[in-house]
Amino acid sequence: MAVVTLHRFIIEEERRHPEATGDFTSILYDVAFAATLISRAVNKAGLIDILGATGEENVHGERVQKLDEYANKVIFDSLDHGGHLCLMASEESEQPIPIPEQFPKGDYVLLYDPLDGSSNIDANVSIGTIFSVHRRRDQQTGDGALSDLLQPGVDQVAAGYVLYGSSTMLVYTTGAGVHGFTLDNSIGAFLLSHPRIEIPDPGKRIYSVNEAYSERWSDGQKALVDRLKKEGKFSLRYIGSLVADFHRTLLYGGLFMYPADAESPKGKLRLQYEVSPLSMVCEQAGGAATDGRKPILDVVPSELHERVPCYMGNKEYVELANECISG
Ligand code: P6P
Repeated sequence: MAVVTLHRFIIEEERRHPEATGDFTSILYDVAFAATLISRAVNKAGLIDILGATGEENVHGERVQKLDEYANKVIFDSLDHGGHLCLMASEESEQPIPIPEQFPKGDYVLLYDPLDGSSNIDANVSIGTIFSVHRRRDQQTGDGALSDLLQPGVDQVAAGYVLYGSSTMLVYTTGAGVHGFTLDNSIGAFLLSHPRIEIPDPGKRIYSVNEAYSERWSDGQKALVDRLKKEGKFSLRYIGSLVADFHRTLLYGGLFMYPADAESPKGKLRLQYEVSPLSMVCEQAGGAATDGRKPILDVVPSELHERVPCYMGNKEYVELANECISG
């Protein structure tokens, strides 16, 4: 198979969609560039004094790891000047992030979690970047508005993630299937390694949830996990790093859950820059993603950092979850 770089693949995808503008290609390419810089930092984290918390807290009161800060800045710096975005939003910033005045504004907005799972950094567990791209709602020019960031997942024009693990992989979709690229560090390029990823069907009988919280679960959630264990003979795999748990579910099949519970009525994971982009990837790979009742992609956000319960994986398993959760 010819060596297909991410750049070549994106250009060829663009040619297949005459309506596509170069804008979009550049955004994906700039995200990939940021990912190569973050990958280098993550892989050297043990060598450079970049480990350990800065001691500060992010908008959610979580300890900010230095790598988090670095990743957040690298993504902003890689995308603030291209002229394709009119606004950004990051898990690390309470408010939307405007494009600096000196740079032209474009027709898209980017939402991202720069380094999810960062609490696992010191243990060398795989962590990830998650990103979501929307077209701005109105045909205005100039700065974007909060409303451009509060669009339902069904309106995403692209979504994906980068997994910094034994190798660095970028997985994305623009609505025409899911494609995976592996970073060749010797040339600093992402090469097509997983064309058209489809979730295996039937999927492996793996459920992925933090079962330590089971006492806080609803009766429906408890019934679901009981059925998976007793009737389904499922195994449990849970890394506690969203991108790693999701990526395994995408490649092997199974059911990833972060449910609501008595202490977290909407679960923990964030809709706009974690669950919504992963749900687009999951659906594009032939899987399903719901909040236990309806498709995640149909959830209309009201706040930038809102949380949502989620069930992502094989359609069959997600449908069972819906049956148990919605009663
Ligand atoms: P819990 C990591 O902190 C994270 O944000 C996700 O990467 C992961 O899926 C989740 O939290 C784990 O949360 O409550 O199981 O420790």
